[in-house]
Amino acid sequence: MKGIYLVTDEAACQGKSLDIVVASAARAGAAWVQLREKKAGTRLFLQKALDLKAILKPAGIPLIINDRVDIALASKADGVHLGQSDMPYAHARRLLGHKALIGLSVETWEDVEAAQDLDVDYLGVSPVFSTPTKTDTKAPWGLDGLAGIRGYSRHPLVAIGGIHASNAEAVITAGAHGLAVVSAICSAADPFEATRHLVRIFERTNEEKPS
Ligand code: TZP
Ligand code: MG
Repeated sequence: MKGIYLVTDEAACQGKSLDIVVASAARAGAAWVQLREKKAGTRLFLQKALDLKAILKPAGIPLIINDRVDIALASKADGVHLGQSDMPYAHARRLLGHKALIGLSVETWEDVEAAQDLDVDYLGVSPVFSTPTKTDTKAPWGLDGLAGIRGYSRHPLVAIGGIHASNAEAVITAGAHGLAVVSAICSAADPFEATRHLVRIFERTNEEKPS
């Protein structure tokens, strides 16, 4: 995973339609989208997944479902993002197959160590900074923590938590392959411009980085 990864939160969209926010981010160059629904019932969650699939598939942008392997299967989404208390990786992989994209949140160093035995497609480094969008988190990793994981882990790293245009460059430089954002896109007055700004920072920082 490389690039800007939009993680949805309907409340953070502040009245804007989720479909329009996602379509705008897709047009502006978001690399991946995760449907994250903490309140919707199963039927509504599935309908939202199907709606986003219809927007993202023509653009060739992977749709990842937060937490729910059943919704990923039913919507034929591209994969699932698992937290530490969700279905274990091995079960999710068995159900979804080898082509599915599976991400796993790491909140502690023990999580990072345990993940080395798993063929996950990326680790979600969570949270890098504390954020009002999700307050039930463990201690933030900070830039040093992210850099420490980059030096140790064999997986691509997606940083999440408090990432905005003002700190995106620092997060990439510390070791993130991808930047996952909720409010920086969902709560922006213009999600297209906000995404484009992050994409440009991402591209510029990677051009400048020694390989
Ligand atoms: N997981 C860890 S922090 C977070 C999630 C879903 C929320 C990130 O939201 P924001 O608005 O990008 O800080
Ligand atoms: Mg979860």
